[in-house]
Amino acid sequence: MATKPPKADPVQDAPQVAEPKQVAAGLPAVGHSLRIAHQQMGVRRTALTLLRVNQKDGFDCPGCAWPEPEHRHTAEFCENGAKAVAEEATLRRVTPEFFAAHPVADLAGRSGYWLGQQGRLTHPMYLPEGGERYEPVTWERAFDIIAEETAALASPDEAVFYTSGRTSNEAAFLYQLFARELGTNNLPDCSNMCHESSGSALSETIGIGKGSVLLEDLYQADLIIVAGQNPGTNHPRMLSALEKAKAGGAKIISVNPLPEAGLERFKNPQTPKGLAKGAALTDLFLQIRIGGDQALFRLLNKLVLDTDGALDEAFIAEHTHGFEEFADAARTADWDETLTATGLTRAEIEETLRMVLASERTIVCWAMGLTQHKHSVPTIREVVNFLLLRGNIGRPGAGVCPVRGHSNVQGDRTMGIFERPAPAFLDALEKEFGFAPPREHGFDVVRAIRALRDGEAKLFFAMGGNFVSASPDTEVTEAAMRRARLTVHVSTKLNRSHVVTGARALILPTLGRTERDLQVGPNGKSTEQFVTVEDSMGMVHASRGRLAPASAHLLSEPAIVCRLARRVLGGDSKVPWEEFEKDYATIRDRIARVIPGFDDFNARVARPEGFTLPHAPRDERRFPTTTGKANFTAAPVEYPRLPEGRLLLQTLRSHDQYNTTIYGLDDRYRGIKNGRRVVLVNAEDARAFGLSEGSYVDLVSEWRDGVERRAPGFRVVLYPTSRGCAAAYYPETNVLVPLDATADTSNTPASKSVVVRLEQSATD
Ligand SMILES: Nc1nc2c(c(=O)[nH]1)N[C@H]1C(S)=C(S)[C@@H](COP(=O)(O)OP(=O)(O)OC[C@H]3O[C@@H](n4cnc5c(=O)[nH]c(N)nc54)[C@H](O)[C@@H]3O)O[C@H]1N2
Ligand SMILES: Nc1nc2c(c(=O)[nH]1)N[C@H]1C(S)=C(S)[C@@H](COP(=O)(O)OP(=O)(O)OC[C@H]3O[C@@H](n4cnc5c(=O)[nH]c(N)nc54)[C@H](O)[C@@H]3O)O[C@H]1N2
Ligand SMILES: [Mo]
Repeated sequence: MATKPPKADPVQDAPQVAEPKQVAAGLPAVGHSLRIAHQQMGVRRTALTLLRVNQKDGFDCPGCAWPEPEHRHTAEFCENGAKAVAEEATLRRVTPEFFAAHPVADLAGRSGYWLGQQGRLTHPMYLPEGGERYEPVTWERAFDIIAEETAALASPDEAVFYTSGRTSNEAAFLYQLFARELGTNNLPDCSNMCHESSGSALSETIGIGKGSVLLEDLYQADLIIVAGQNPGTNHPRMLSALEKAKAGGAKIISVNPLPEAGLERFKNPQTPKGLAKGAALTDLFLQIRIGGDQALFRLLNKLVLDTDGALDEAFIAEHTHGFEEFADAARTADWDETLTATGLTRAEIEETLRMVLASERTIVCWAMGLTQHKHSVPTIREVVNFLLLRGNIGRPGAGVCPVRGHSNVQGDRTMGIFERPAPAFLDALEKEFGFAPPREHGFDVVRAIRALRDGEAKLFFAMGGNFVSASPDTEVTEAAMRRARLTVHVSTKLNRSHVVTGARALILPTLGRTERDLQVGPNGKSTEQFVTVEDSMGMVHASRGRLAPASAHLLSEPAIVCRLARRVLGGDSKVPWEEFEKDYATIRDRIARVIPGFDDFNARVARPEGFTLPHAPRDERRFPTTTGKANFTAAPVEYPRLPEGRLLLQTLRSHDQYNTTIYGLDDRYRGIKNGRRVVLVNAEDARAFGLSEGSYVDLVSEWRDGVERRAPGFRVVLYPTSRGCAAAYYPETNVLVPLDATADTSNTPASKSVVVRLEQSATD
């Protein structure tokens, strides 16, 4: 079948720049995604595969965690969902011959883009100590190696079990069960780098770390504030929901240092109207300074407090705690300080207030622009204060909407992937399985890196993801990983984490979402299995792969955990691993008994629409916090203060990437082509620094440890971002994010507020 061979590693990318686009999606977007899909999988497979995305008998899109609408279009996928599917369903293969031809040292010199472009992993591979190349290995031998290294640990807490957010509920439940039966809570996950700040802030204030709105609420809202999120690229299907909300009369405010295409104008490829003309989605664009959101919401809260009749006093009296203390703090909010922190004008904030007061039903949506700062947790708490003041939680058309990233990141957490599990969850595990799970908290991502760096952790196991590239402080993280005794990755595609290894390393290739999962059942017959996922709004449904697996040697993630657990834990295990591997319904029966909200799991997930998990604040205005009420909180206002001649750099996603997976070198909506080493800078800042469009600079990050972190050779792009702010792509800039620069409470790397100076590149 005609697919294009992968491109040679671009020696140096050569960015070209045009005017940024205002309109997102629409016909060009669909055409673009089909082109990428055709290159990876040919025309016939493209059509067959894409028709199955997010359909009731198909698989859950491995793209983002945005929910499926009730009435699905034939093609309920978006441009970037199509790219994610093509990336997985590609016909290119990484075989043992590939590894024989490419020593690890050679692979370590390639870009992440090149590695990912090579195709799907086909065989379990082993890098022996001192070896130069990965060699094919049997599954049995691979599990033996892990068992040897586990047995050699002084304590189970010297092992780290990372999860990325694509892992199904079934695999995640088994994985945490294995880690805990082994004896550790070292279960860091991508969420630690992502929405952990949302989870921390929401658990404390409303009693559950998840969003409180359903799609239906968006359609009923009067006002939707989208802060720190770029849905046109990262959650394209959200734009259809915003369009529908707008048609129902909602107003939309976007709060962002960048004007992002989808929020400006949107052409829905799935409606004839959308094809004809783009609808302006945003009614008011607040071009905020990076990190200014807490100050903005604090002042809005003061202004609401000062307005007669603006509060929902009955709600505050009946359902909340801490109002007086919060109100005292909020009343001290200062106009001048807020204007400095936000870079907004008084008129813009007054207009925002008018819209806020005119709305009876308000929703705030957010993503990484709010979660990846030092003061992210108090920022999100201030958003909660804002909603509580007018009773905007726990009624239709209102609430908090943290928009999740990975397609099952929320489900993984529900299944117990968490380094700080609740005692009630551990009690339930103990009761169901009859072993005593460890009670001490484990390592999150940042602590796991420190433990590896300091020799306190020796075995690193990853269920998916690309830990080395996704983590902060690349040089520190890579050095830490190289100190491990053994690194193991369960993966679909080659990535940098496979080539920056411990003394020994294993790559365990696995099935993706799109692939059929057959297991030999107790009756000896091959039976098709399905898995389940939970989306960003707490809806659980089945996902069934349809394609033939990329290779006959792949095991599913649940099968890998079951075999690993049997080998490592041996006859002592209290868990029926063999039964679980043969029939995933038996896993779901146990989930139903351990995790609240999953009663009758197998029966309810058999319904095409799946089911919605309970959410006390949303469903009954009940707030399971320590006070039994929704908590107002009163933290001091913080915002980043920049030394002279420095910029605040945010590290974000281009339109052609999925986290560390790079699909291509264009960022179409921002007008950037053929290159990723670009830094977006406000024209006036550039002028002040003597830089012009097309200059080449090194980004040098400054942190209190005095270590100079440098990312060389970035082309300056003059771009309408807020003054004092800059933007460049992740993961190329992760080298600049200090390991210790994290959010208070959530410990999430502060990858959206890195203080940098720009130096003329030596090569310029
Ligand atoms: N195609 C595609 N889809 C994806 C992903 C992908 O890489 N590609 N990743 C998935 C994952 S894991 C996640 S977590 C989500 C990420 O989804 P997003 O959070 O939308 O991703 P980012 O590119 O990090 O964009 C952050 C946005 O916040 C803005 N921002 C930065 N700092 C601030 C600030 O201080 N205040 C405000 N108000 N705004 C700010 C930026 O300008 C940008 O618009 O997307 C998911 N979906
Ligand atoms: N500087 C900076 N750093 C960031 C961020 C940022 O905005 N700025 N964002 C953070 C965020 S929000 C996140 S979520 C993390 C992402 O961190 P990760 O989730 O660790 O990274 P990904 O790039 O999503 O992982 C991609 C790899 O997952 C594997 N994979 C894909 N599908 C499957 C599957 O079905 N099963 C298995 N087993 N493996 C699979 C493939 O081998 C692929 O190479 O990065 C974080 N890092
Ligand atoms: Mo994420």
